[in-house]
Amino acid sequence: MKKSVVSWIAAAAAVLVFVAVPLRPGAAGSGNPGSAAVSPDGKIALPNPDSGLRFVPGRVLLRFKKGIPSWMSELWIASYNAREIGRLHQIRTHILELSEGVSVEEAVAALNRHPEVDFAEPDYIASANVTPNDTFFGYQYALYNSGQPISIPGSPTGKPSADIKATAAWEETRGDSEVVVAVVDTGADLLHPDLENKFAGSGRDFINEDFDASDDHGHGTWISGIIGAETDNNLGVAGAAWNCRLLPVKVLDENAEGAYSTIAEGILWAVDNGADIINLSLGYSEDSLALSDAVAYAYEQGAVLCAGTGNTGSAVEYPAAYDDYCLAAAATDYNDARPPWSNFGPEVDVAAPGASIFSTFPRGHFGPGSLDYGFSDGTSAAAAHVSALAALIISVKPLLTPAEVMDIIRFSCDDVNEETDPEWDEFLGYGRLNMEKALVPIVIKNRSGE
Ligand SMILES: [Ca+2]
Ligand SMILES: [Ca+2]
Ligand SMILES: [Ca+2]
Ligand SMILES: [Ca+2]
Repeated sequence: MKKSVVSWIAAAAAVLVFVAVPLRPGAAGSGNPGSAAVSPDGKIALPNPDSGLRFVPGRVLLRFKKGIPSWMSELWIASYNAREIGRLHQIRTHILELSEGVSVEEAVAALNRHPEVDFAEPDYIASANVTPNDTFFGYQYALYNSGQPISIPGSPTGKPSADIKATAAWEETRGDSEVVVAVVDTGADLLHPDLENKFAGSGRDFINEDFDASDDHGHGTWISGIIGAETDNNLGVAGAAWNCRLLPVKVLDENAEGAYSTIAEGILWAVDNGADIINLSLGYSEDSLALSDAVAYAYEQGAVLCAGTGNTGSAVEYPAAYDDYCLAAAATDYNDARPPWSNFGPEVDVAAPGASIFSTFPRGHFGPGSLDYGFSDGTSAAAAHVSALAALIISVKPLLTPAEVMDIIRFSCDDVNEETDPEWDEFLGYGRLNMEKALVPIVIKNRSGE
């Protein structure tokens, strides 16, 4: 008896909620004047709990349940006083702009109560896995002094063999130019002398909506060089995936920031345009169904995704934390030690060098007459090394599935911290990348060594 009354009340409440959800500026405060503030333009502002999270103001990502006709979803979107400004077709996700005065938190809460809504979420803003890349930041002990050696010329060298064994691996393969690594980042300097011959096209720019993914920041150029700078050309640096090609996909702006919807768009575009590997040297603390669906789509289409764990010394960021779809790369330094800023947790798969990594920078980045190369730090670089190894593996074994490539990379690592953290651990995962072990055919012997 009691139970049926309760369920009836719940049903009635659901109906009421359904009726009450459409959000119009000023509507929500009417029954409870104490909870809303009137802004100078006379509109009633909805409560805006300061969560401290970064997301695009006035924007929401929304997906309806399967089978909802588009006329109905359009009607519902309009009833929430929202406007569709874009759509991620592959994952049926609408990008909505809310009316002025409607808070993202309120809209997300209201939309998620709608029985036909699969999910609604804020459009979070991710940042590149970057620490300041000012030219001489690496020398500024006072600003960044974690205790590890600073990689300036003449500074103490690292531990011999604390590397990814690239030269040995290159004896096996230098990569196939048909294998394409999408660098979903700030773009790249398309005319950099050590990169210009390595691009599979001028890419796509989702920040300015054009087909010229030139870099306004520097991060993407730095990452591009680590993965695939032109090698053995008497110039600059070597790229770890020597002959493989690069596809620049610009989803981060001049501050190396980008909305999740833009990043999702870039990932979807990259895989639809032939990327075999997708490098994601970016992240943020917040989970997102749109972002996870975008990486799931890319994975299911056969791409290998490599992402940096983050540089805040805390939990693994997204998208690296999407265990089923992304290889999460933590950082090591040139003593095979973990820099304290390298994010950690159960999702970490592998580690790769990320501290004091020398690579290409946009021409003129450091001022007139300066080198077009420089040092920077971060799990961004770790992810780039992992992407390069994935590219070399696919070059020699193009029929492997992403899951198989990921396992080869995981299980060929060196457990460089085995004294303190034997076997897999949440700091370095299975250990520091070993390109030689991953690529050179293994001779399997029986227990008697025959
Ligand atoms: Ca552009
Ligand atoms: Ca070079
Ligand atoms: Ca993982
Ligand atoms: Ca270990």
